[in-house]
Amino acid sequence: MPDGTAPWWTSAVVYQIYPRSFQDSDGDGVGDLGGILQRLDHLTDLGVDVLWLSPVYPSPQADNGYDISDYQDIDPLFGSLAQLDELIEALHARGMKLVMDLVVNHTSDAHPWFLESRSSADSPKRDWYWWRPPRGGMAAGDPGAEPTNWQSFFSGPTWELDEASGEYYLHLFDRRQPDLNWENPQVRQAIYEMMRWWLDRGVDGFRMDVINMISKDVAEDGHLHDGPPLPGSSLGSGYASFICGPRIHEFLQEMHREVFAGRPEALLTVGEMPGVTVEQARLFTDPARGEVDMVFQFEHVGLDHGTSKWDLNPLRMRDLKASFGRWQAGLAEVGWNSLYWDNHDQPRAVSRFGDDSPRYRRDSATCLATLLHLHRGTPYVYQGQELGMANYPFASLDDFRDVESLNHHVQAVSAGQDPAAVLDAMRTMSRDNARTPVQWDASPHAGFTSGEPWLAVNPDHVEWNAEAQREDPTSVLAHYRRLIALRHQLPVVALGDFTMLLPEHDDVYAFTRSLDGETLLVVCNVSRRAHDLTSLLPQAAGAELVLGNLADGDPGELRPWEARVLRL
Ligand code: TEU
Repeated sequence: MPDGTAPWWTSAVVYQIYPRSFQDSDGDGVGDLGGILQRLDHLTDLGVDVLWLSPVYPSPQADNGYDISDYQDIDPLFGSLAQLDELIEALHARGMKLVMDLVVNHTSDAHPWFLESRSSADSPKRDWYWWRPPRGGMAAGDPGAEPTNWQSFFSGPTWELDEASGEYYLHLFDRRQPDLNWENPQVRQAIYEMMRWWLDRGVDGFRMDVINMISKDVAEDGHLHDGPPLPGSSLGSGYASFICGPRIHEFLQEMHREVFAGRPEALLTVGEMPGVTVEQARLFTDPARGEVDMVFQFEHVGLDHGTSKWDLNPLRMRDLKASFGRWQAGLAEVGWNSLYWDNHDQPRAVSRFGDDSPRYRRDSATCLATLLHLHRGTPYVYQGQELGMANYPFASLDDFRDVESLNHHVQAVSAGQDPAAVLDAMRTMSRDNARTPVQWDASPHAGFTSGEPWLAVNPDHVEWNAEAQREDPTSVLAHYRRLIALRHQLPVVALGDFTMLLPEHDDVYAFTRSLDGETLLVVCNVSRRAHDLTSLLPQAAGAELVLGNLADGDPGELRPWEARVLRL
């Protein structure tokens, strides 16, 4: 990708808003579009280029909007279509773009398509979803009678029995999120039409929810295959049947032709792809193939998982280096990476990979940010990450709201696990950690709402909030501002070649970026131990400091959680 021909998003930074937790404008305790419109200065001040908005469509909110009952409207909880138009206009006026969440692997069970599909086995929309009779010879509702043994992402089987017809429908996520049948061309056309409608309205692209799961491996006779059994469970893994299924590239190429091709606007498409490999990602993001611009891969946020996300191990630095290193190399010539630590599904990175003790919270938040933002790819900042927001001190089950956590608790406890241990795992890994309201100031509900917040504000907001950081040049916020500006200023940050250094070192993450004779050396000490930089990386001696996260110190020493970007 020679300089000058690179797409606009190679030097862009995206900011993700999870609307129910960003800013409330009407006092109902839930964030909304009115709130986002009030806070646009925060985005301008950060300098981000794109806003990715998690779902604001009409929804029963079983999965906080990832269960959509109408793709072409706004839920009154969040505002109105008129406000969405206003947001598009306001962002464009500020030189920013709006990327909407596209959730088309499944709908809500309250979507009119599903209501019609469910209404009878002869419905013209029956085939829009995955309906199957019980497993051969078994009666509907019998234990194990589900058509396949797949385990849902949100616990239990992926099949829900519909008593009326005696058939099951497929849901990879919650039972209130039935999977659409992409084998049916009518389904695909209805989705493409909806996408064109949003682009015509002025939105600048889509973040595509679990888009690598839309193609299921189905035999010609309609049979779906059991997967390998999961340890300690009567269920199996269906991954081989729906992660990057047989027609996934065909579907994405068709979508590209029908929706994006030939549009003059500068758009952005990013596919969320759990389980994607780097080889597949290269195909998905090869511009010549016309699929998507970049993908969210999950390898680095799975490195600390044990048998499941609820079984957490410490992250080993050499594993992270090996993983990021392979992704950087794998997409160096063809394709493009997206870069993230945090999003609405992950616990807060400063608590998980950093050190959220009072002494090191700021330093580790800025160190992790530097590490990520200096890689090659498009960085994503999740709301509150730029403030160093940390995990929530959950005390009891009542503190949780997330369907994944609550389903898991029910299943794990009924399977005989120790409730205290289950709660402990939820405390570290629950998605609710990411979903507490943004901390704007030190007032009782952190400036998020005048009412009762839907999920409690983290008590640490009295110290950790935007107002306290805005004018402070040493704040996490100020550091993010500098990182974002650096990507805009230096082509080497956007496009430079990546070379990993010290792959075996436990504490120091180091790499170079090079472009047209300019080389940056990035060194990050991801530990509480100081290290002698000059003996580790002699080339650092005398190099010019482009950006660092700590006050000036001995250039030969790398202090705990220190990050430096040096020009060689
Ligand atoms: O998430 C997809 C996904 O597989 C995981 O991130 C999942 O949410 C879970 O955290 C695994 O432990 C997407 C959305 O980002 C998520 O919010 C939705 O709940 C999910 O799809 C269903 O739409």
